[in-house]
Amino acid sequence: MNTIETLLAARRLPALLRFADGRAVTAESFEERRLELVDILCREVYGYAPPAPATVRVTELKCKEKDFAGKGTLRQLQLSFDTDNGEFGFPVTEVIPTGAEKCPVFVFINFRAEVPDRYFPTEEILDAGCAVVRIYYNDVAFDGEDAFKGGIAAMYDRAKYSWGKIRMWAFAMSRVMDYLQTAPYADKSRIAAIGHSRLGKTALLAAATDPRFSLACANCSGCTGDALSRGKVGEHLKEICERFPYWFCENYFKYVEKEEEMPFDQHFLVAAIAPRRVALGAAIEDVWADPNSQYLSACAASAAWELLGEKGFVHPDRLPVPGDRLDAGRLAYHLREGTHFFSRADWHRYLCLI
Ligand code: GTR
Repeated sequence: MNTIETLLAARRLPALLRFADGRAVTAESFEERRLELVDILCREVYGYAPPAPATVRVTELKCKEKDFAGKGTLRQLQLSFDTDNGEFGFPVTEVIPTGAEKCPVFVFINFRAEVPDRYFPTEEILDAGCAVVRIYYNDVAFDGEDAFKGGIAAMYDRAKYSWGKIRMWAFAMSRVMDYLQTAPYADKSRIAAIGHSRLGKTALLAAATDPRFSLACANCSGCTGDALSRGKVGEHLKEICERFPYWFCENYFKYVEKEEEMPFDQHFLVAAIAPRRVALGAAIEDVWADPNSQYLSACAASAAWELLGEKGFVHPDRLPVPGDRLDAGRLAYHLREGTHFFSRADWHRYLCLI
């Protein structure tokens, strides 16, 4: 066995290309397996979301043309829709390159509402000819313990939908996608879900649950994002479930310190986006996320693309080193110098891949 095969064998992962009932997955039945992967992850980790609303209403709150040195239009929109308990809405900020007729769009969920922001190099994105619709995640569901009494959580009965906050944020990304179906400037074939860290986990889940996303960009998403949980260093289920129980459904807690019993691992989440594209970003000093476990997850997930006759993760037979930009297939990975951060270096990768 070569190096990566040996390292992967040591992780003892559940089989990606076998149905839960033991049948082998073929290219023809992959979509059925993909839906099963999404179902397993919703049941065991993130919880189920309510059905999509029939329509999303859009109200323009503010519009500033020729912003950012004239390079872009800045709009603030309120998106709203009917829920089980009445209307719910959240604001988004949209930035569109001046004169764009059809351009790729990032649906970007961020930690702060400011535009630009240290994680949101707005001008550089406009220079690359891309639009962004930015969601501020606390506008959807508060990232803290609130007994699911605020934001979108309050609009549905949690006994019925087991969703945790990550699933709620991903649901909001799909509502932006609903809106983008009607936006004249948006190239519907190039809409990416993007986020960093907990919001990188969210971007992966949004793309897995919504096939309208052509690409998921998950930056430093780590534990319960792109990184394999079995054999992981840094953060484990124990720490993440103790500190952030409201991110998940209750079922996830039963696997704390019992990762080997999970009928899934995080390569299922990555593979659930196939044959669409995935870009994973890691940083060498981000040991909490564990760049090697992020990489091995990509190595394991690649089989889904290969089954479909696509190039998946094209990588050398070794662990990653800083400076690696492995993007010859539909599943890309980069490892940069530095710490846990959504850096311009990361954005530049995703701008090349959208
Ligand atoms: C950490 C958490 C990580 C990651 C990170 C972040 O505290 O343990 O899984 O989500 O937060 O979102 O910045």
